[in-house]
Amino acid sequence: MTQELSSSAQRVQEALAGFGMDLQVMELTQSTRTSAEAALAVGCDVGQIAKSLIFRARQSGQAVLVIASGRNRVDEKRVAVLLGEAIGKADADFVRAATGFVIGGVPPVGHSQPLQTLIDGDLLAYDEIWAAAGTPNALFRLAPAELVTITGGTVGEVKREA
Ligand code: 5CA
Repeated sequence: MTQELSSSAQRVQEALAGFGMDLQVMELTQSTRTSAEAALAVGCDVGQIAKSLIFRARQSGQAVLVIASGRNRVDEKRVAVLLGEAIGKADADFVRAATGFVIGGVPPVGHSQPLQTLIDGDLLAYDEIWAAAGTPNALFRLAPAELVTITGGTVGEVKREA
């Protein structure tokens, strides 16, 4: 059954199609704005939600994408070491400008500009994971290796230790 996607979700679907991968964006009626809501909506572990977080590199002002397991918090110091530059939090306007999407729907691909990308190594432990697809109601399922391929991201240790 084909259902029409909103324009933001459609942009993500087109970006995925451009990679030649058969990955399908699903737009739900439930909220997937947070990792917990997304996990509930698709019936997976919260650790299987690949959340796309935007930070701002302090020197260059560049946007940096960190894709983390929904179970983890990101350690900004570790990210800084991996990047070779300190980072700070991004506000909602910066996220929108850097990605073309609103917080709660930021996808791992399809951004308005290429983004330097780091991927939480914990995501690679799962057979399948879910990522946001442009809106706070849209997701797609993929394998962790596919996430690495489509983002060109660097897998590393980015989580804050409990
Ligand atoms: N769709 C879900 C699952 S993929 C999602 O996008 N979750 S998320 O965790 O990646 O997106 C919410 C994230 O946005 C939060 O973890 C937080 O890092 C960020 N965020 C939330 N509110 C703000 C805000 N006011 N300013 C900047 N960042 C924010």
